[in-house]
Amino acid sequence: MSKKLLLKNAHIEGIRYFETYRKHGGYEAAEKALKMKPEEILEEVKTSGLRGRGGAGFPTGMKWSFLAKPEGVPRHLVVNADESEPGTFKDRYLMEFLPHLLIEGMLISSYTLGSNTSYIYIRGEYSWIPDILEEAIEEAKAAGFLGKNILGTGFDLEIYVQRGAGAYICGEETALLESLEGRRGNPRLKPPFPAVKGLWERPTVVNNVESIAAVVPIIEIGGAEYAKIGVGRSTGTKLISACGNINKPGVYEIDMTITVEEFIYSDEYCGGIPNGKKLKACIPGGSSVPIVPANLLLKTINGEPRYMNYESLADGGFATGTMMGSGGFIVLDEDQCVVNHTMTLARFYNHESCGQCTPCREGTGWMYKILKKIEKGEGKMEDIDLLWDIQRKIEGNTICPLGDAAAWPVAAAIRHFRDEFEWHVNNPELSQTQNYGIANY
Ligand code: L3W
Ligand code: SF4
Repeated sequence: MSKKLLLKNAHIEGIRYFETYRKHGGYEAAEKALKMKPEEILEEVKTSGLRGRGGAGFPTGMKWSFLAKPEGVPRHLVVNADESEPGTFKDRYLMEFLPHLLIEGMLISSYTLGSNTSYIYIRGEYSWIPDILEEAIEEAKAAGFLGKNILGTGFDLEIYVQRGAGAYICGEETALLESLEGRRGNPRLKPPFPAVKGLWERPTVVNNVESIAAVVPIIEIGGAEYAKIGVGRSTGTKLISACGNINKPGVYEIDMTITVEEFIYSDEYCGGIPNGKKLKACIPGGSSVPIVPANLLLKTINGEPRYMNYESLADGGFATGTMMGSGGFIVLDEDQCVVNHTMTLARFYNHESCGQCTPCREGTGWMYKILKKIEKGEGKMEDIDLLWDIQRKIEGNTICPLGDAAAWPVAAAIRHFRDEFEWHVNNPELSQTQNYGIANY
């Protein structure tokens, strides 16, 4: 059974409210941290090996140490709660059921970084959650954990919740900052990174909700103990939101030592595939990461079991592996059609492209149109090659990672499931009424 750090108290009734959260040890990590020097907390976070939980897996301690500290310039912590990656809903769970865990993590992180004004930028569609967060902020303030001179330390902190307007691109950190400043969410060129020039050109750390919540157990148990959980550079626990063709969709906390097979089939997690269907493929890290067929998902090319962690999921590179990404785990059974699925994703990325870069703006539109044509049985064999060519021209040629995120699912689908694309081309009549999965299994 995986160790629980973030969700250990999630089942307790009323844990959303300050009184219950406090009764179960809440804000004790903050009390401990506020007695430490910021540099000591930074060392604990570095020692923990915590990697950003939003998708990129960048080491949190290293990001914090990049924060510029020019004299007299305010610094900010911004929590990225714009969770819009298809298949990803773990931050929603944390904010809805454990808002004080995030607030406590923000208090410790803001103190460490020297931010007196911190923000939570939340996805517009999570319309009911800002009220929950704002209520928690008020409660924390009334108890002396936010506001002026927190616990008599002289440290001041205000937290503001800002609602997004429903654009996926605002989850990209620089687009988020643009939006927070009141402009259209167009990504900025990096460098400069936000750590040097972020919100209102001030040094800013942008971290995912889960990353900031994880700072609480790191302080509770210490960075070294945290680093003992998990394996290799995949330390601590990770929240996985599991969905698709599984018996038990939901949010699970895993310790990154379990195998993909165990995660899909064990009753502790996904509970297997409904109606005894076979596993066809999985997208383990949210829609942006490559789809992997069952044979490569359960084992690596070397025949080793594939584990639910950053290294093992990527084993073999993009040709055979995938990525941990945001932990949005989407399972496809044998009845699913990969072409149809890829088309749905292409439509999403085309809709969400901000339109600044030509390869992304035009390429995502072309990919969607060609996939739609093939899926409807109106495609030709050369369309598959054209599709491959277009995705190659997007990858690496855009301002932000949305371009890559649009290209990778298409590349992986063609690489691993070319037969399905060809079936649609060769069976125009059948593909009008059926999908590849139903027709072939
Ligand atoms: C200072 C340097 N800071 C890097 C910082 C950088 C950022 C972090 C990671 O995209 C991925 C994307 C999606 N000095 C620095 C530095 N940093 N070098 O480190 O940066 P980066 O560019 O590797 O990634 P990113 O722009 O944060 C995130 C993938 O995640 N993804 C997306 C999930 C979407 C959600 C959602 O909807 N909420 O999670 C899933 O796989 O494709 O590749 O902070 O500033 N030298
Ligand atoms: Fe906008 Fe796409 Fe370019 Fe990102 S890659 S800046 S979403 S056009």
